[in-house]
Parts: sequence; C-alpha cells; structure tokens
Amino acid sequence: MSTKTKIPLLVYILDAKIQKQRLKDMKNAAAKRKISVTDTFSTSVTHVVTEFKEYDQVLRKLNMADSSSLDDVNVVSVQWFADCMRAGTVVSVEQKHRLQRTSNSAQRNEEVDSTNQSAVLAEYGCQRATPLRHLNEKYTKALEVLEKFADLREGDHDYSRALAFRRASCVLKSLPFALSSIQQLHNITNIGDHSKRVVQEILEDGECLEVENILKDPWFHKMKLFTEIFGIGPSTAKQFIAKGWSSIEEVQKGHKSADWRVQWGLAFRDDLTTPVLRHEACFIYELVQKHLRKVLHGAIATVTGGFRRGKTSGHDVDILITHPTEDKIVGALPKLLHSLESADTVLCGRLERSTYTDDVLARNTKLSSRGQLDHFEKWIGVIKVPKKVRNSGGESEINTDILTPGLQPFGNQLNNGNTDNGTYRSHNENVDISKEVKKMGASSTEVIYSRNGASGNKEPNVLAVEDDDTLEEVKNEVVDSLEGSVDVSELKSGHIKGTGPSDKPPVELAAEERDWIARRVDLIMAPFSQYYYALVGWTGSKQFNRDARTYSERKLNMKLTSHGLYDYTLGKKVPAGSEKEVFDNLKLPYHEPWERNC
Ligand code: DCT
Ligand code: MG
Repeated sequence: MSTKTKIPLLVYILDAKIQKQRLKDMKNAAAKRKISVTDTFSTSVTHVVTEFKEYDQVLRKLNMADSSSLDDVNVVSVQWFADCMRAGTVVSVEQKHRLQRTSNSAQRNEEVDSTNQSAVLAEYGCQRATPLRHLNEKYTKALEVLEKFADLREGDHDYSRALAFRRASCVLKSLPFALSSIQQLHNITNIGDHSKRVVQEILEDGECLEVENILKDPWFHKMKLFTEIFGIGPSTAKQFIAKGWSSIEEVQKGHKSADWRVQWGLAFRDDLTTPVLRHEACFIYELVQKHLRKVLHGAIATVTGGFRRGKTSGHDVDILITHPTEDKIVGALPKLLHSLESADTVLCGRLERSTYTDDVLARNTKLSSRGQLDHFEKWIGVIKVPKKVRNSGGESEINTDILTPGLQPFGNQLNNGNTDNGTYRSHNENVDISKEVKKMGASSTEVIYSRNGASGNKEPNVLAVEDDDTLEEVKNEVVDSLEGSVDVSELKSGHIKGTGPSDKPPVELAAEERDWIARRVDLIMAPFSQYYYALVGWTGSKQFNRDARTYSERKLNMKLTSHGLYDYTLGKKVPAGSEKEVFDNLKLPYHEPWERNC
C-alpha cells in the first residue's frame, strides 16, 4: 500500500455503521476544512474512512473480490478523520489509523472460492442434522431476534413471520460451512427474501440495522422481561406495559393474580429466570430417580428437552417417566409427588391427569394452538435445589453424561462419573450430588441409571406439539382447563389452589433466608406403548417437532404426535420399540438428540 498521500486527496466515508446525521456532520466538518469528500467510491479515492474494525468488511462492503483493488488506497479508521478535524487539515496516516490486513486477503480469497460451495439441503429440519454449535451464529442469532420480536407482537401475520425466521435460522445452522456469500443460498427454498436481506446486510456491514433497532427497543426489552415470568404470556405482558410498568418490581407491587403460577412466578422470579445448569438437572434427575424407585420398581426416567439435546442450560428440567409394563405407571405420579414432598423437596406444582384416548392418535385435527401439547398425565411444578449444589461448579467438573448419553461435542463430559454399572458419582470435589440427594430424604443407598438415549437403542426417553405457543403458556392452559378435575386432595403439590407444601405465602417464603433455589420441573408419564414417540417429542426441539409433523402429513400421509404415529392410508397406528424405530417408521435418517437443535 502506498503510504504517500496522493494528490488530489479525496476521502470516501463508508456509511456502514454510521448514522445518517453523523455522516452529514462529518461531511460538513470536512467541507469547512476544505477536505474533499466524495459520495461515491471510485479509483480517484485516496482515503476510505470506516467504522469497521476489519479490512475484510471494507472489501465486502465495496464488493471487491480481492484486496489488491485497494492497494493504493489508505483504509483508515474514523480516528484519522477525527484527528484531521481537530488539526483543521489533513494529517498523515499513522499505523494506529490503518486497518490491518494480516490474515485478511488470503482468507478473503479463500472465502471467495468457498462461494462455490453452495448449499443443497433437505427440505425439512427433521431430515437434516442440526447441531447445537454451528458455523453461522451471527446470522442465526439475528434471525432469532426477529423471530422473538414477531412472536411477542402476536399481530396478524406475525406467527408466519416468526416461523419463516426460524426456518431460515435452522437452515443456516445445518450448513457445513461458514457462509461467505449470499449466492451460497441460491439453491435453498427455506430462506425467504426478508431473511436473505438480513443475512446479506450482515455479510456486508457486520450487522443488520433492523435487528440492532429491535435490540434497542424498550418495548422489546419489557416484553422479554415480563414474559420470562412463570405463568405470564405476551398478552398479560402487554397489559403490564399498557399500565406504564417497566420493571419487575412494579409488577410485583401492582399485579394481583389468582393464578398459582403467577404468584409463585413473581415471588421466585429471580430464581426461576436464572438458567438451570446441567449439574442441577443431574441433581433433580437423581432426586426424582431415587423417589421413583421407592414408589414404582422398574420405572424408567429420562431427562428430555434441551438438556438431552446437549444444551448446557435451560429454563426447566423435563423428565419423562415410563414402565415396561404398560399399566404400571397408573397412580404412580401422585405417589412420586408424595414421596418428594415428604422429603421437603417440592415448592409448588399442579397435577394434570391424562386425557388420552385412542382417537387422539388419528384425529385429523390439530390440538388447538392455545391448547395442549399432548394428553399425558404430568406434573408442572417447582422443586428446591440446595444452593450448595447450584454453586458447586459447572459442567466441566461434573459428569452430565447421564443427561445426554453418548454426547461428544463438548469434550470432557464423557466417562468422568459414570461407572461401568451405570452408578453415577459426581466428580466434584466439594459436593457429592448423590450424597446431597440422599440427604433429601430418600432411603435407598445407591442410584442406578438406565443408560439410555444414545443411538436409538431401546432406551426410555416426546412429543408433538402444536405450534405457536411457548410451552409455558400451553402448559398453563392445560392446567387451567383441568381446574378441579384431579383428585389430589392429599397432595399439597397438586393443590388446586396452587399453594405449596409449606402453606406460607410465596412472597414470604421467597424473602426468607433459605439454602435452596427454586427450579422449574416437568414430570411426564408415558405408557410404554407410546414411550418412544413421547421421547422424540419431549426431546424436541420445538422446531424439529413442527417439521417432523408437517413432513409426516405431507410426505407420508401419516399423523405424528407424542402418542404415536398413525398411517391414514392403512388406517392403523405404527408402533415403535426404540427411538431409531420412530425414525425408521418416518423414513428419516436417524439423528441423535444433539443433532435435533433446529
Ligand atoms: N415442545 C414442543 N412444542 C412446544 C414446546 C415444547 O414440541 N410448543 C417440546 C420440545 C422440547 C420439549 O417439549 C420441552 O419443552 P421446553 O422445556 O419448553 O423446551 P427445551 O428445548 O427443553 O428448552 P429449555 O432448555 O429452555 O427448557
Ligand atoms: Mg426444557
């Protein structure tokens, strides 16, 4: 690059990341100092001024395939421009002003070559492997902000908009390479024009203005804040905003609700919005296992949801329970809850009875979008996890393999706690999770795990859920609809009034000095004949389920739910004896749980 300033000097200010008014001010300031600024880039330009930090971004913005095109140009930061303005004249370009070209050009040229790599992907998310960690996060994160915004707005077309952003984001997650040109997407049908524009803007400018504006939007922040509260959906959150509230404290002070979830959700808001970590999920799993063994010999419990897909944290712990003898699970859930309660581990919750009939399998109607996820008997509640466990260290120190057997992607989670017979020991030096579980009133002295989940073996562990609600909302509605219908009179955690075992008001309990943290837990009871479909559905992701259901209907003329698969053509259900068989029945390549992160 030439270090000499060419005569006549001509400055081009790249407008990316510079607001219109600021750009205008910069141009006026330059004009006052008789420094020439041009509105269009051309070969006469001697200085490109930019807010970008990377040389490559400038190349991309200027649509230049390789860096040699800028060899005779000074590519400088706005700091150089500011120094000129301060000095009242052009100052020489110093190293600190210049954007570095270190790995850039080579990389850039490689990227250009990689534009030949255009993606050909299967149409449905359930046909592809979608890992948790992938190569296109900057685009998927932006698209997910747009999805969330549309979800929260709940306007006429917002549902389909949200879905379109989610589909686009899922495609990008499946790409085996980091996107470097929009051309690479030309074969893909699942990415709409709006999403493509977003991707293109990020490719060129490093960010998307629409997304940046949403992230700065106070309404968006308030909606996110309020809808994070257990029991609060977008419509209630909008009412809070209409009242002029913008903080949790205002809601806690001003909102009186008869809904048990909202009462507990508000009182324990800080606990319940703090992500549950994998080692806490392990603790809860062990606790449930231990009590389950006391009440139903031979029962199988599996952690499903995000943890089974390999996530390191989640908003709750979803545990699916079955027994190899079909009817044995009947009546087991209230007993399990009694046992958990007697060990003082339950804060609050609600039992929901099974509403399954065979006709659910084939009925060619959707569960109402504001209705049920499925028809299983389940408990939706909050469990106490000792703070000692919570604070006992992260995933690197504790084996969490039991949650995702066979999971490899994050390294050190394997074989550092499971002994050969499947007994789990924590490797944490300070806290032994199994011991902590024992302290919580369980009588058995060892915890044995069924090693389930990997490779589609005959393992225990879903659900097909209708689309547009968050699980919390859907779960809530089911519970509401069952008000008074479950005989749980002796079960405090199943109280119709939603009070917890302690009988103290939630707010009082939350304010007390306590050595535990509140965690959301779902316990789902699946009969063995439906178990593997339940396992797939409750493992998710939500988008994986949506795609699998749509795919089944459109491509196979079959109805997929968490209760089973129904073949309309043959007029009968298709049983499955393993997770792999569910995929086989759907004529899908088998994907491990951690490849279902659509
Ligand atoms: N699910 C679904 N449709 C929904 C909600 C949930 O199919 N509308 C399925 C997929 C995941 C499973 O139920 C458990 O639900 P969540 O706990 O809400 O999801 P998650 O993936 O476990 O997320 P998190 O890690 O935050 O708990
Ligand atoms: Mg979950």
